Amino acid sequence: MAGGARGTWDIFCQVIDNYGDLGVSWRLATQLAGRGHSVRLWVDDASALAWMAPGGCEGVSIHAFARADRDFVPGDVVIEAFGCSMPQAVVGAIAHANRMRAAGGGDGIPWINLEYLSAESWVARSHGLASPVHGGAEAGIRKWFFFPGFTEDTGGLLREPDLMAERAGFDRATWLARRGIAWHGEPIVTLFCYEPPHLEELLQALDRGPALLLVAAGRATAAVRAAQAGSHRTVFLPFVSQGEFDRVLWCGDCNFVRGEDSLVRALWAGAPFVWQPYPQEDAVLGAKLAALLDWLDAPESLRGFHRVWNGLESGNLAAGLALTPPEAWRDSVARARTRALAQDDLVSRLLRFVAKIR
Ligand code: TRH
Repeated sequence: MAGGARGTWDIFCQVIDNYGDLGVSWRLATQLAGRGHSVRLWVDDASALAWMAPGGCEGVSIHAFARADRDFVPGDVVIEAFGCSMPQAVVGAIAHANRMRAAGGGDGIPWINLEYLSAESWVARSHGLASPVHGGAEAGIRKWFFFPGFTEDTGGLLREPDLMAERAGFDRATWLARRGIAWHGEPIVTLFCYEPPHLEELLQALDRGPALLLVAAGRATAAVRAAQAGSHRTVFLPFVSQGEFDRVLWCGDCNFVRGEDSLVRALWAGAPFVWQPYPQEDAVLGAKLAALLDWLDAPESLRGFHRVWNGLESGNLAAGLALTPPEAWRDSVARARTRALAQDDLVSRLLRFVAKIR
């Protein structure tokens, strides 16, 4: 695959828990396919794709991770998503292919370690570095770290080329009506979360004003049902495709999101959002959260809200803010979104990176 040419990409993904690993891998796969590449997605549990991507995608084929030991024939680029443990036969096949290519004076197969998204400053320092290779079976393999991120000196954020045009043409009244969700102009809050400690407080606040709460399927639905608080209008959504999930966020006046992929989608949606990072020990989670809030240039009320929502600080959630997000919240998200939109998306950067290292 010469620079800019189309090629065959192998993305390896293991589902740890939740949906982010597969969600990000799928978006990456489809966006590469959208640019004419052929993608093989090797995944150990593809079951969530039944609702996340019911129509599949032309140019992307799904393969059982466990079969890679038998079926893998090296393509042009390998993506090891989120430190999954690569099958030994794959490592051996790539090392062998690289030796053959080197003997013929050709380039090796680029092997990219795609990492988790963070706004922390070390990301820019680590992005693009060569990743250590440990002799033995890996001898002859060349690997690089690729870190998604929020600034020009990182791997960027996934964004489909036509996303913003679709967002601009979106009409939430029509979409809600089509889904059979009654809406009379009241503020809409969407909720995709783990088990936040102050959930009841949020639900009680929604009771005080007219509000429509759209709750994502899975853990968010279970958490709201367990809270048993609030009589406001709550709609429990089924699992929907990624495209529809985006549209849920496009409906929101305030979006509660979690993990990695929905954070980026909330940014593209453009309304104020509240983020719950994947649960980790407080210091790690706090650093991740603070870095994002710094990048957002978030006002103090939004920072405090996040700290309480994530259980990093005790105190009152000031949950009413979610119902009528202050102008300052809206401004900071709008400005951050404009900054992010001025940058190239992740796939453009990845293609440039691969062309450079070959
Ligand atoms: O599901 P998550 O909590 O995933 C997490 C994080 O990515 C975290 O960083 C990682 O360490 C952990 O998994 C293993 O949240 P996230 O990242 O927002 O991914 C959710 C995906 O599911 C996203 O692609 C959107 C998709 N989705 C739908 O398409 N339809 C739905 O109805 C729902 C609820 C989700």
